[in-house]
Parts: sequence; C-alpha cells; structure tokens
Amino acid sequence: MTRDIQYVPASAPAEEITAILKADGVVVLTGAATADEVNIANFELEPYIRRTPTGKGFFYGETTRRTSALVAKSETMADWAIRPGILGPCEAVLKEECSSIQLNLTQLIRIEPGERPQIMHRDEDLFPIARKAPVELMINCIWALSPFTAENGATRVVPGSHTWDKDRLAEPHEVRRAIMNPGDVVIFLGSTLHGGGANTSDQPRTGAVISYNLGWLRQTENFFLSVPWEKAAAMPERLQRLLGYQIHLPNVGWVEGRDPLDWMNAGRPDVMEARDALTPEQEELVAIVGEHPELMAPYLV
Ligand SMILES: O=C(O)CCC(=O)C(=O)O
Ligand SMILES: [Fe+2]
Repeated sequence: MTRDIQYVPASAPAEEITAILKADGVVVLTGAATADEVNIANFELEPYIRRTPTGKGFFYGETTRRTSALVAKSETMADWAIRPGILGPCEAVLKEECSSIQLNLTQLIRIEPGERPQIMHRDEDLFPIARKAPVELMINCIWALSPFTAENGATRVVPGSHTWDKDRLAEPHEVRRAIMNPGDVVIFLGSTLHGGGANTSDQPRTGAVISYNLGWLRQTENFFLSVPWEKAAAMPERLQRLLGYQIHLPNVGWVEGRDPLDWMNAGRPDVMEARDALTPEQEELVAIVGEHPELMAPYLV
C-alpha cells in the first residue's frame, strides 16, 4: 500500500506531529515560518548562496549550490534551529535513545535548473552503524525558502520506507514529492528514503536543511570550526548546547571533566575539578548506595 505525505499546520499539537513522523517517517508542517521571516532569511542568506560555487559529485550534484554554517550567517536560521514546534517532535523521537539531541548539520541547498534527480538515500547512512542499529539516529528538516514544485526539484520522499528492510529500494509509484510553499518545512527520519528532485524548470529551488541527531553521535558539520566561539558566545544557551557545547549523559563531551559551558563561564581555566555528569538512573543508584553502603560490598572486593 502506498502512502501520501501528510500535511498539518505547524501549530498542530506536538503529539500529533510526532505520531505522524513515527508512523510515516515524514510529515510536512505548513506555515512554520511567516512570509516576512522567509523574506528576511532569503535576504540574509542570498549574498552567501550567490557566491557559493555549484558543487561537484554524484551525490552533491553538479548544478546545486550548498552553503553551510547557517546559524552563523543568518539570525533567522539561528531562531528556526530552536523553534519549539519543530524541536519538540524531533526530541520526542530522538530522546528515546539519548539524553540530549544536537545539531547534525545546517545547509542551504539551492537546486539550479538542469540538475538531475539525486540518488534516493537514507541520511542515516552517514553513520556506519545505521544498517545494524534498530533506532533512529537523526532527523532532517528542510525549510522551504522558495516554492517546492514538481518541476523545480521538490524533495522526493517515500512515506513508510523507514520501516523497510534497509536493502529495499523504492518503486516509482511509492515516491512522493514534498510540494511546499515558502515557510513550510518537511521533517523526515534518517531512515526514510528520499532525494532531491530534478529541476526541469527555469527557476532555482532553495531549501534550508537544519538536521538533528543523537547527542552521542558525531555531528556531520564541524560546528566548532564553522561557528567559532566568538559568534556562539552571543547565542542563546539552547542553541549553544545544540551546537555541541554540552555533555551527553554520562560524561561525553566534557572539557577538563566539566560541562563545556561551565568551563567557558569559569574563564576557560587550564585546570578544573572534574565532576560526574550521570544519567538520572545512575544518580538514583548513587543515592540508594548512599543510604545503603553495604550494597557496595560486592563491587569493592
Ligand atoms: O535538497 C533536497 O531536497 C534533499 C537533499 C538531500 O537529501 C541531501 O543532500 O542529503
Ligand atoms: Fe538527504
């Protein structure tokens, strides 16, 4: 049975959006950004995308421009990256497997006329464990900054493909297009088959990818270089943490044994007391052992 992409208003309850995302592997939120916000985003990003040469390669395409570090280049992107209405459903899915999510990559993708269709793929294949992992590793959000039409390269997506055997390819009749107006956003799981569309029109198609992954995975974009601390310092803490200035519980991602922001706020000292950053379950065990030290005996032989 083939499925269509479900469209819901961005103001729909987070539980409804999450349920569709889990069931179909994809959902389009309409009106996630206003026309004014889209205009401002285009104004902020146009100078960069204009100077970006078209890419090279079978996957990246030959008439497609890709510009990254979007949260450093555009205040609108910095805002969209922490929109609760999008983060909520992404966290609802990914936090089943992590204590905190993080940004995976940010990339403006402008498909120019003449581009051929991108190969259908699963974004999770960035991570070698994907084929063995029965869990979701990442979620991709593509915000439409231009119309996404059947002719200009709207993203092709296969609803339901996240449940397939990883070797199964899509039949043409199973493929749908994320037709969108500017300000809509298509959200899909890392395990969902998709690909950029061919652009047979005479207009470019522009979308802003803001993707998230499990806080213990490597980030695809190296944000510590693409958004240097001098810029990140002025950003909201939520965004700083999503950029990677955070610990994933327990104890992954520290500086001098400490939460990176604690270390920053302490003036980046060259030594500092290391502190446990444990999961709630580990904290609970520590508390129980505090009350019943005899429980530790078998561990101290
Ligand atoms: O631009 C698009 O529509 C999708 C691009 C994509 O899936 C990718 O580059 O991984
Ligand atoms: Fe992709």
